[in-house]
Amino acid sequence: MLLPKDRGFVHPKASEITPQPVYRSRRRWVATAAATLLAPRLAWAAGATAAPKGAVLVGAHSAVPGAITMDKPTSLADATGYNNFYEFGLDKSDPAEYAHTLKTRPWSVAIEGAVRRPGPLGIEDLLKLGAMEERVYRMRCVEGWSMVIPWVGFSLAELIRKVEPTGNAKYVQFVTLADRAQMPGLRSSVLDWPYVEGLRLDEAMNPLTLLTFGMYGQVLPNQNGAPVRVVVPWKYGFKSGKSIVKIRFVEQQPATSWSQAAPQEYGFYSNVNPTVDHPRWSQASERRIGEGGLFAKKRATLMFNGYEAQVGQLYAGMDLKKWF
Ligand SMILES: Nc1nc2c(c(=O)[nH]1)N[C@H]1C(S)=C(S)[C@@H](COP(=O)(O)O)O[C@H]1N2
Ligand SMILES: [Mo]
Repeated sequence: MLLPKDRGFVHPKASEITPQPVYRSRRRWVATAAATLLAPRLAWAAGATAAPKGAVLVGAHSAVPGAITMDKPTSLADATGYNNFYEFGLDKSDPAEYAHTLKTRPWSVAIEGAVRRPGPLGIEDLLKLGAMEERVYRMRCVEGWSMVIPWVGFSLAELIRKVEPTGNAKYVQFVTLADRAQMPGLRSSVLDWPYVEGLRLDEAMNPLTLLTFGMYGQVLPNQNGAPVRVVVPWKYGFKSGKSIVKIRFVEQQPATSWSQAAPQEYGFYSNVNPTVDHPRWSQASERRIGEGGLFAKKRATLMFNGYEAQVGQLYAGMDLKKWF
C-alpha cells in the first residue's frame, strides 16, 4: 500500500485546514489534552497511523454530541489505501493508485438554486467559512465493511446558513467532479457521471453532517475526496460524495447516482439500518477494516451506525423499510 506522500501528492500546508487561532494554540492544546481522557484518542490518531511527515493534529475538539467516537481509529494506510472512488476505478486499490492525476487547485464550489447568496465559492474562501474541528466518525460502506476516521472539517450547516436557503429549499444535491482528463474511471459506464448525491435539508443541517477538508490532521488525500467532500456518518458511505464542485438547493428530491443506477437496491435515504437487508446480502453485521484477518469476528451493525440518539428524530414516523 502506498501512502499519498509516496505518490507525490501535493499537500498544502496544514495551516490551510486549520484556522489561524486554533493553529497557533495547537501546541498548547495538545499539551493540555495529554493530561485528560482524550490522550488515548490522540495517541491512536497520531501514533497508530504513521502519519506522513509534517502532519499535525487539529487542535479543536468538537462539542457536537456524538462527534467523537471512542472506537479505535483505522490506520491511515487502510483509510487511504482501501477506497471507493469510482471515478478512479472500481478496485479498492485504484483510487490510491490513480487519484494523483486529480488537480485540487484551483477549485471552486458553485452554490446554486434556492438560496439568497448563490455563486461560486473558491476553495480558499470555503476553508475559512467555518471553524475546523476534528470529528472521529464511524463510516460504514453498504458493502459490509467499516472504518473509524478522524476527519477534519466543519458542519455543513455553517455553510448552509451563510448562503441563506429560501423557503423552496427542501433538499440539497451534491455534484462531484467529472473530468475525463483527470479521472480514468469515467471511461466505465457503471454510473451516470457526474456522481451525484443528496440529502433532505434537515439532514444536511444536522451538525453531524461534516463538510470535510482533512483527515488524520492533514488535508484530504486525493483518494479520499480532496479538496472537499461531505461525510454523513449515519448513512452508508456512498452518501458521502467526494470532490464536490456544486451544491444545489432544490425543492424536489434530487437524483442520486446509486439509486439511479439500481433503484431497487439503493434508496435515497440509505440510513445504516441492520434490519433492512440489501436485496443481495444482509446488513446486520460488518467487518471493521484492520481488525484481525479473515477469521476476525464481525461486529453487529448499529441502527443509524450508532448515531441514533443524534439523528433518529429526523425519521420519526417514517417507515424505514419503505424509505430505505
Ligand atoms: N465522487 C464519489 N464520491 C464517493 C464515491 C465515489 O465513487 N465517487 N464512493 C462513495 C462510497 S461507496 C464510499 S464507501 C465512500 C468511501 O470514502 P473513503 O474512501 O474516504 O473511505 O465514498 C463515497 N463517495
Ligand atoms: Mo460504499
